[in-house]
Amino acid sequence: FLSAGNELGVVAVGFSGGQCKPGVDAAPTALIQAGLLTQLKEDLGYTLHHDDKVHNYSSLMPHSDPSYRNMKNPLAVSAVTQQLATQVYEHAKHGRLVLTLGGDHSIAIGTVAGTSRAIKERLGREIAVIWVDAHADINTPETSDSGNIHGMPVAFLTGLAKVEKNEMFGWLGEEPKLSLKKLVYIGLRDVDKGEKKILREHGVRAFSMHDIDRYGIGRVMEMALGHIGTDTPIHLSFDVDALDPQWAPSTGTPVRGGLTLREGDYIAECVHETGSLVAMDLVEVNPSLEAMGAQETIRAGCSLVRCALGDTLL
Ligand code: B3U
Ligand code: MN
Ligand code: MN
Repeated sequence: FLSAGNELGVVAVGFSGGQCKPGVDAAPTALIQAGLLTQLKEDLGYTLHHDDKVHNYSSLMPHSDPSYRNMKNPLAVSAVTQQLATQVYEHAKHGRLVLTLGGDHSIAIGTVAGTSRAIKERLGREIAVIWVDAHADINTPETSDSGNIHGMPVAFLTGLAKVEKNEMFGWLGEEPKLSLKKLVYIGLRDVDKGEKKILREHGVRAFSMHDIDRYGIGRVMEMALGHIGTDTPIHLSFDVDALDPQWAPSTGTPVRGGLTLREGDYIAECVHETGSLVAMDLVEVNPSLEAMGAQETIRAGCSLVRCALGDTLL
């Protein structure tokens, strides 16, 4: 009921302005060169809708973009995510499953906004988001130590971060794009003090690495999907740094003690099995970091996407 057959919209986003390390903008090209889109077409049978571009949104880049309320590159991130929201919306409104290849995680402001609007219009439903990440990315500009907007997307999407004029995320509007009740985290292990306070105060459902150690990934997925409920459209936002650096070393902020490759794939497989996946982001692959591990990281990223899109072991 959710997406029309095997139609897949693909958006390749070469954007790195949500954090300070160059190179994450090269990920879409690296993933595509590794054969990801060919595999989705030939092995999994998707019909691809892709403009064959890696967008860098250069025409949207402001001449001057000083920090504002502690946010770095606020005008650039706002403009890019606004445009990206439209791109994702255009795919999703036609009932396509939407795959976005990032880019840093700030781009999820655009992807989730785009899916949220399309699903509301098409099905009259609210989406749920499964955020797989070492980090909670729920800092507000005021709680953030780094000022990097890739640590803030969830705060903007849920209305915790105050928006202002159009160019300062005002385009998101007053109505939250995502309910804090329909958000589930998996893989957390590096959460800032201010973020912990936010998660606690709002009772956000979060499965940390501690929970995965205690219950195993099988029960964690049962509980995570149980919280969302059946028949709810799911947007999967997968930060490759959720994986242990052993499997995904080439990422901006690696944190030890993460998911194995199989646990990551299993999460993606379980989301696929729900039949409710409407969009997926794969973000924070940075091929220029830990050059020795770049191919490994790219391979892991391709695997996560294939699993979420229906590849099976048998
Ligand atoms: N919570 C920190 C660190 C961080 C968030 N997301 C990533 N790193 N990848 C921050 O900057 O907000
Ligand atoms: Mn992230
Ligand atoms: Mn992260």
